[in-house]
Amino acid sequence: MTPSGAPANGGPIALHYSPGACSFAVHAALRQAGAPFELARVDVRAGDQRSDAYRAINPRERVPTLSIGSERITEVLAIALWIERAFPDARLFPTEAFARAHAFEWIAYMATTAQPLFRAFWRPGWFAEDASAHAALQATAVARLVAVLADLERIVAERRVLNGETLGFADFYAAVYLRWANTFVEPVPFGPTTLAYRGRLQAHPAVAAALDVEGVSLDSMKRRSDP
Ligand SMILES: N[C@@H](CCC(=O)N[C@@H](CS)C(=O)NCC(=O)O)C(=O)O
Repeated sequence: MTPSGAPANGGPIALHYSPGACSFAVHAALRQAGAPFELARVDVRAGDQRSDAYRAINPRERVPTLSIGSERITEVLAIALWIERAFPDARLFPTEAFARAHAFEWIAYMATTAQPLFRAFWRPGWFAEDASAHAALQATAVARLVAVLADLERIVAERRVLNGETLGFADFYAAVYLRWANTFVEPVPFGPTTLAYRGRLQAHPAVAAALDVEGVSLDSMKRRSDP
């Protein structure tokens, strides 16, 4: 291991990301870890994920991908586990067994429940080619996402953070969904606890730096570069 904790033979680290996408959690984690890394922009809004160049990196056409030398890791959770091992001082996850399990519980819940619901809302055609089914799919996705937000409000009220005692990877990942929630119903049904939690996330140094570099904020889906 190098003094920073990075594997000596790993090679340079590059995060393939899109502004404000789920790759944001990985971006904040790399900053929290003090990892030396480069950002490679793959703008999913512009369709860059479908380019031949990116398909050669990740044939699933998704971000994030983390390159470490010639090695590639995809899937937010798998990447987080690699960063944790490579940079153990970053404390991305709790060490206490139950707190750790609960942090992973929330990451899994967001990845397997919230993420596909946003996909159904934004791209119903992914789930049903029949366009006449899209409005119903979107309405169901919104109703279920409102329930996810209520669940988040409850759990943050109970525990203050998702990641044990201090903001960590599970919370960085929740930041992505809090941002996305700005799109699906007006006004966004955030409770007071969630709003305070979002404020703490925005003020976290690694989150704030990643938001700034990506040109996004947690209280809007707009990018700084948007007209
Ligand atoms: N299960 C994957 C989901 C990755 C994913 O869906 N990424 C989105 C951005 S948040 C993406 O790249 N979408 C582009 C597309 O589907 O065309 C993970 O957790 O990393």
